[in-house]
Amino acid sequence: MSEFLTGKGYQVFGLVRGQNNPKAQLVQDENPSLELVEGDLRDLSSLIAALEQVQPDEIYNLGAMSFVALSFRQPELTADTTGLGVLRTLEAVRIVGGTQNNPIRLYQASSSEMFGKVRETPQTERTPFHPRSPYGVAKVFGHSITVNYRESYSMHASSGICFNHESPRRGLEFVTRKITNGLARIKLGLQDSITLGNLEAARDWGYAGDFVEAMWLMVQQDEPDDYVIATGETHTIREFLDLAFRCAEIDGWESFVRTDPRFERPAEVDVLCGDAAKARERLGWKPRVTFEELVRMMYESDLAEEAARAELDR
Ligand code: G4F
Repeated sequence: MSEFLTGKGYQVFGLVRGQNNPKAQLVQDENPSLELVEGDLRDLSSLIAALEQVQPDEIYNLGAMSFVALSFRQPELTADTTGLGVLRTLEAVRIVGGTQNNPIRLYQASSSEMFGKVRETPQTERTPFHPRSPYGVAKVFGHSITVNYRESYSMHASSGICFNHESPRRGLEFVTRKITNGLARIKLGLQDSITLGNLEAARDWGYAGDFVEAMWLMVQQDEPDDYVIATGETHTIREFLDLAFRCAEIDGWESFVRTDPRFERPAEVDVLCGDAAKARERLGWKPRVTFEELVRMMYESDLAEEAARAELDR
């Protein structure tokens, strides 16, 4: 997001929590012009101070405890950060406000996890929510409170109901990167197998670089609103594995993949598939990177990274 905004000529500030956040340097290295500001989604006064210091025109709240599996083990922390963090951000905007002629605009990262046990396929902005994890429940709160503040205080607050969006920068704990990184290590002879949970789950996977453009477009509209951001294509984890192993020119992925119930969740979201017709019609947005290109991009990036690391270790 910050890279996209910097490319558009924005001065970008990133909120960083904790006294010595290990990710701060990593983010700074990726985008040297990014300016880091202290603040925490769990501390309203710190958000107010950050807004007073920066006086932003636009806020993109992509902050959350975003790993669904962990939300079952740390539900209260998830509710506090992923759910109440949105309320605190909205309150900070309401209090600091920007100027009357130039009010602060807000983007809230809502999630397709809100659909959970889906009531209809494909999912649209009108599909009822049925979250299946503490993370999904917290996101429903964040989404609903954003709508409520928009209606109550005429805030320019929009929500993007984003389906899974991936890239080489995805954390290693998420299934796509776990697969592409494990596969790269298998290819280089550094690892024998990949251990996963439920292989039957299906997701609508898009490229994060495409999705940030949709987030920005929402904020540029005269009227704030909610939009589903998705590719409209759904694939199982088995299909992801099949394609990734073909990219690596390794036959028979089944011999390299183990399953372990440790990676299964107490309640699963079986299949997600979004309909982004509203974003297409009103924002003129459509995804550019295909599923095949995404899988290849992630595998090739992991292969290059792991090969460079192995070279250094020699
Ligand atoms: O990659 P995942 O952990 O992503 P998940 O749960 O779909 O959530 C991601 O997308 C959401 C948008 O829909 C975001 F809101 C959220 O923050 C996050 O970015 O898991 C995808 C699927 C699940 O069904 C999971 O059970 O893969 C299945 N899976 C199977 N084996 C696994 C594994 N997931 C992980 N992380 N690790 C496994 O070993």
